[in-house]
Amino acid sequence: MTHERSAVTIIGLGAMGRALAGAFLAGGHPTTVWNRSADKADGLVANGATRADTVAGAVAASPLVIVCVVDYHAVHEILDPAADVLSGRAIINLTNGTPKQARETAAWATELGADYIDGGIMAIPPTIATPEAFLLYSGSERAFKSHQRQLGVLGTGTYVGTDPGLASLHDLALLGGMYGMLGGALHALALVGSENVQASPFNATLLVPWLNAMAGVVGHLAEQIDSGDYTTGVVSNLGMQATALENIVQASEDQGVSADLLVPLQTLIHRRVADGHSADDISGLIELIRTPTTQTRL
Ligand code: FVH
Repeated sequence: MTHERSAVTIIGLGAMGRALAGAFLAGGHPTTVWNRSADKADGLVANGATRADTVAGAVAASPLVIVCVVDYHAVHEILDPAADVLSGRAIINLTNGTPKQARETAAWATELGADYIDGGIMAIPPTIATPEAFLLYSGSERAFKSHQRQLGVLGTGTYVGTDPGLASLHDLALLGGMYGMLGGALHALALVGSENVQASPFNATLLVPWLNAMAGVVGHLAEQIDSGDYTTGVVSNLGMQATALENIVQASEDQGVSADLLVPLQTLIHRRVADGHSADDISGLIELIRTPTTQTRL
């Protein structure tokens, strides 16, 4: 007996959209694709996808419509003219954006009669459809449940709640953690590089093992944050860490390397120590992060 796979439409065929469409095709799902620059569909069409000539045609082709483009302005540029065909469709927007954008887009789509899910992709294009990939979803629970199996071809799906902004909140929190790590790693490579230490061997033998070991510390910090007690089981007190940060910043300057990525952290540590918390763990910085006194942004 053959089981028919349900149809899916992918709108947006950048690196990620092509990976998503490729995964559905490999999973045997009839896949319709649309992209502003139509030639990006050529490879997928050669592999069995159907190219839609219009956005409305793409939406009409499948009960499940996945949108994955550069930002929410593009989402609306694409979908607004097709507003009258969205009713009855499940729209899953995997475009990176803010919780506010997700909630506004959910309200707009729901008003038009669509089921809306917002999502975050915790993967890069080559890892889509591998065990490494996981995706976050929030919004219409009914739509998530009815398409959950089909979405499984992309990676492990985690539904984080009915509030459509929650997937984006989780996504951006995870990306923030990632960028903190990447920024720290780049600074480390620049610092050793100032004495001509090669990046790759330093990374493989020292940096990655060190970062893996330190990732284990986050669990302890999370427990302190949940309890609100930043004094339990402290093995590296903040006063000691303030000195270490001072040495990193000073050494960077001495070596002709920018310490710009680390100075904001050093500033928070100084404030916390000045507030009398030098014996606490670094987890206590969350009190300052939760109540920012200045907003610096581009
Ligand atoms: N690639 C990655 O590593 C990350 C992994 C996690 C999730 N992100 C998010 O996925 C969204 C798409 O990212 P992408 O990698 O596919 O991005 P690009 O390859 O740059 O493709 C951009 C697509 O957006 C289309 N587009 C841009 N502006 C417009 C517009 N005004 N109207 C219609 N479409 C537009 C673009 O079309 P074209 O230039 O080919 O015609 C591409 O389809 C993104 O939110 C990531 O944060 C990826």
